[in-house]
Amino acid sequence: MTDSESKHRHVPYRPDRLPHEEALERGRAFFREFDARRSVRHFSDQAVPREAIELAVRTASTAPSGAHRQPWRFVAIDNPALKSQIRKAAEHEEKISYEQGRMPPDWLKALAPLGTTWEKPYLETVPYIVVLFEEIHSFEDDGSKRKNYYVRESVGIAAGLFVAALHRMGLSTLTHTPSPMAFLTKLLGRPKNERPFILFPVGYPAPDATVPDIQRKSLDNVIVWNTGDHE
Ligand code: IYR
Repeated sequence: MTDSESKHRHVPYRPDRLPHEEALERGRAFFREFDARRSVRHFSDQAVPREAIELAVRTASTAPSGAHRQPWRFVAIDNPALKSQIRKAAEHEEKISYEQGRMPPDWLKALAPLGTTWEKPYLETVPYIVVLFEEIHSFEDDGSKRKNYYVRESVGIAAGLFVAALHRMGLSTLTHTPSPMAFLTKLLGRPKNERPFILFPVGYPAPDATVPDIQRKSLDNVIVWNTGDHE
């Protein structure tokens, strides 16, 4: 057996066992806090400590992942020239998508109520851009490919935890997917085994920021119990 095939040692795991009422109180408070989160498109240029980004990435990196491969890489950017280049390239792609027929009419129609456009000035305003890459595969010591598993599921969960950690610190973001995103691989000099997944502008909302007045689906519309045939 090679090192990577040997079994992990097991250690005790004893998370807090709370009385039900306390557990529910915590759950309600957590829900209220996260129900107040919104995606933001108008950012302030107010500074944010680097450690906030590091904490959000550390939190994201606690996500469960297929075979514990942790197939994610967060590229954090605070260099103004790099932010400008990203804005320029993202707007170039988005202009083609919005105005030159790359997004089909049904997609444009679905987005119309949100009022999004190809223009992304916030990419230069924000103190940070964090680009999350999925690691399609990694490498064995001898340079051969090492497979990753359930990459999209794993990276999706990490992205959710990243968004949550930012919100917990009073920071805002937008799950931005300028399409196609290949320009990020080139601009950021990333290796071929990494593929851009989501771009997150991170900062505080502008003082006059607004968000669309939308409602979330009610619980009844997102949960069903015991469906299917059973006794
Ligand atoms: N990538 C584009 C379009 C876009 C797509 C969806 I789905 C959105 O929810 C919002 C925008 C953009 O970022 O504008």
